[in-house]
Amino acid sequence: MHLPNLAPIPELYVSYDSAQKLKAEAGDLVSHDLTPRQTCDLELLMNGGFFPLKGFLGREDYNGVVENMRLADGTLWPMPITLDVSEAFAEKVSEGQDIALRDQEGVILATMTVTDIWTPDKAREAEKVFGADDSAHPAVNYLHNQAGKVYLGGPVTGIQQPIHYDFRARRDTPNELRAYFRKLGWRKIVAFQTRNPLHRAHQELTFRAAKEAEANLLIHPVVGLTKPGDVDHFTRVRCYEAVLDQYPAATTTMSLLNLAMRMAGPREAVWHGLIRKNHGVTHFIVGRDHAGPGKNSAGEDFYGPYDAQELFRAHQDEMGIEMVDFKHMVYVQERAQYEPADEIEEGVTVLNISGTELRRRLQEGLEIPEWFSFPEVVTELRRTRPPRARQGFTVFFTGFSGSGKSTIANALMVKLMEMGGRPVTLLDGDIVRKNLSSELGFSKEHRDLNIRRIGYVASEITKNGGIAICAPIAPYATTRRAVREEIEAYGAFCEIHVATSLEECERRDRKGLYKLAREGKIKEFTGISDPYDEPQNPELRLDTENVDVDNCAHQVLLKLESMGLIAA
Ligand code: PPS
Repeated sequence: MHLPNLAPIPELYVSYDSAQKLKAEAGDLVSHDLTPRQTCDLELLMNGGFFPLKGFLGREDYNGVVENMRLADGTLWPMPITLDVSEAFAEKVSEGQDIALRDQEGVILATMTVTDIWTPDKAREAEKVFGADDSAHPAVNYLHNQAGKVYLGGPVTGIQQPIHYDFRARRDTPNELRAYFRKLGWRKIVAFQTRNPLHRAHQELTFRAAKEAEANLLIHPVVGLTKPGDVDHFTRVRCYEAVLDQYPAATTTMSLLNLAMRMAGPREAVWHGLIRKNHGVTHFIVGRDHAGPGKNSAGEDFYGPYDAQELFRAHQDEMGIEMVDFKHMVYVQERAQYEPADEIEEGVTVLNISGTELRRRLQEGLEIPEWFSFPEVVTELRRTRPPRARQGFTVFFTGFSGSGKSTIANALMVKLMEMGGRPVTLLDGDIVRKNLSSELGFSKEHRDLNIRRIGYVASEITKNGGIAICAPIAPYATTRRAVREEIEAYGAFCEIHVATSLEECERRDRKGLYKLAREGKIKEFTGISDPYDEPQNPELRLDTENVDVDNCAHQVLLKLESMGLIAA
């Protein structure tokens, strides 16, 4: 049995006086503006959450971690914690140089002495760390489509913590939690990691886990970055606070962890365990499909359901934290209580509501029974996720120039306005290029920027309960995916491929642009001299060659209705 050593864990911060001095001197350093994920990583590096790391991984440590989950000195560490930057930024830095690490508002958080600069083999990283070089995995998608091409490694000198204005009293560094456990005399602590709202089954299983281990319980939810599409952390924390009242007083506490998850299943479980160990915890609950990323592009699971438990079990002695199996709890109607699924005799009525079913009920405003969740939790979820027919959403048309996107989008807008209920904004290609993107041309970079701007505006409209209709060419699948993810955080995204063939668009040539493109008078013209990635799984594909505009717009309406976005 492992008893925690609750002595303070080393942090990377310097003293207050040194920090003031460093801040003043850092004005002369090359500055890197941290991405949200890097800010989360830096916070846990500095406060000891990622102990024994002393900074972003250098090349040798990175190779060891990728290949066999070990730093160059053999220490177990399953996740590459890397500082990715653009090639342009990397050119400004040489090995041995100090750089300033700043948050998105330019506040300096740390300095880093760059010891290594290299271009990683990202395909290898994806294969080894995440199990497949498949962009359906959120972290692989991030690696290829968001992370910079070059990695910088080196030790970090901490100046100050990233500033959080929300739930300040609920955020604790590893040393703050250690001190809290010391103060309360807690010696055995079971931690529960979560990125989802807690319902009665979770409350039961965590309570049982703590009881069986004769330990106190730490609910340790992740509030940094989780899986795209998750319930936002503001809502979740309000839900957790409601659930906290359901535990016997003085046995349980909750603390928020500003971790950027990778959804790396087995490796992630081991990583989570090490992080909890650093927070003074002795036991860690690992469930079925821990930190699972969902399905791969062939529709299969990335990892086996118990891979995470196996990998954790194999390393728990070395880690110094013990795994507690997650019991699958189900509700037994006859006894009106939750029980572990594997302990239930035949013939009793077992009730269960899956995550998908819960989302459906929330979306459609249907009943969520009291045996499933706590009324306070359901009220919070309903406040954040009103039925889909009252949420904002985005309709995103994509297709060749002259495919009919704008015409159908206009017809759809009018039909939606006729129905009323929500404000409608049309972000047509031409309108956007005039008002939002007037300085942009048609290079890959400019098209990306254009679509990202549209995505940003549409996500704000969606967030605020309106309907955004977008109708750009949007030729690149990765950019469309990024926009989808941004919007799906707030409401539905309905991608519509206006599938008019290039031949037909060219035959129509309403604006005479295809002729000019063929003559080489317009460069980088989509379909002629620039690529178009056909959508693989759009919500709807429209054939405009044999169908009139009114009917196309009507098909979109029917689609929206089937998605629950417009009430009958
Ligand atoms: S993109 O790729 O999504 O940023 O394009 P978008 O903002 O929709 O702009 C497309 C309209 O610009 C005109 N145009 C061109 N299109 C494609 N390639 C090149 N090189 C180009 N140059 C000008 C064209 O009229 C498009 O309008 P639509 O409404 O699609 O016909």
